[in-house]
Amino acid sequence: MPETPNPDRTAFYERIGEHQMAPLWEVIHKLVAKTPITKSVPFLWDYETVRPFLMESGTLISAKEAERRVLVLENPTLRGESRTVDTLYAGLQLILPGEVAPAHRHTPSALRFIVEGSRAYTAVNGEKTYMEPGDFIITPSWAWHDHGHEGDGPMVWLDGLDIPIVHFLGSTFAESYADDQFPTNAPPGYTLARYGQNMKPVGDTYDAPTSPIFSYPYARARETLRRMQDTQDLDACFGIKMEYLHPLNGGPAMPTMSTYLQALPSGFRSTDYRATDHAVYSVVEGSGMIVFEDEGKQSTLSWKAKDHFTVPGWYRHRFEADEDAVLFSFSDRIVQEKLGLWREQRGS
Ligand code: 1HN
Repeated sequence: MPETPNPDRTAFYERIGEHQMAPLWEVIHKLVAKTPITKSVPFLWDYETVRPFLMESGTLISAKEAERRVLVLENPTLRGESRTVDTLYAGLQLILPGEVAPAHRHTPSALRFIVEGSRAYTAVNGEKTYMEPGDFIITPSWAWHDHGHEGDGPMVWLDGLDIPIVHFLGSTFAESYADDQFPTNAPPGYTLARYGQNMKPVGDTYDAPTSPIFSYPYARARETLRRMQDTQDLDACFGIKMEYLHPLNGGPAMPTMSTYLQALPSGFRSTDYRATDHAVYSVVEGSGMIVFEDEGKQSTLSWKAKDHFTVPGWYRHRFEADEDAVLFSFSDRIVQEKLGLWREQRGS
């Protein structure tokens, strides 16, 4: 870039600007920088701070009036954009006993990760699944879905959506169903029984890119982590990190978001790591720290159960667990992998 302003060039830029053109040479190094330019920053939402506001929202608007009563977790650098990291949306949704969140569908895919409460359900294309803390639930692109609550006490979950990606591609569509609830057409748990045992009905031709299993119960996933932790076969960067899969094609459970459940044993201190995917974490159990460190600058977020935090792309970080911890996370890794763009770096 030229050091001193050049009046002839400046005048030229103004003249071509009137014709909707601009000089690449003034911006080329910003467009293709040596390392990723990430707008979002590491940030943590402490559940003790968030929860009272969430409960207050329950006194101000019903789930039905709101359509979805959610407090969006907005990255401090992306306020007003409904973005939690550059490429992903996350929010905390509240539903109270007896409420319904009416049926609709949209092209963005959604995931839920249950934070607190019991006996609320989400119905996907007419099949209910009841939700318990730690369960991972999927609403595929363009699937009808409504929520309801048949239990006592508030129910809170994390919503994760690929909205920024779908918006960028200009492929967002949505529609409301005529009634609050899409007609029931299968008993609760039917799909998990059908596809959740490493089996499928002979002749079944399901070939959608989203897993047909839309509920991955915590009890099963937690048991897997426990048994793997018993072997002490830990990855230096991740502890034990398992990915939720699509049972019929072996790929990720969702086509646009990679989803993980991870165990960090008490006292575990990971090696430094960074990757180009942008991630959002939900702490299920335990407590610890994530330390971000780059070019001598260090910042730390301390997390405990029910907190949520971001790990934006290419931020070098390490984890430390004060007690046995379990973390859920989702990221855009699968999108980057499909496009041949994803990179990681282990160590410093
Ligand atoms: C949505 O449909 C849900 O179905 C949650 O619970 C969050 C955020 C943006 C757009 C649609 C839901 C959403 C959403």
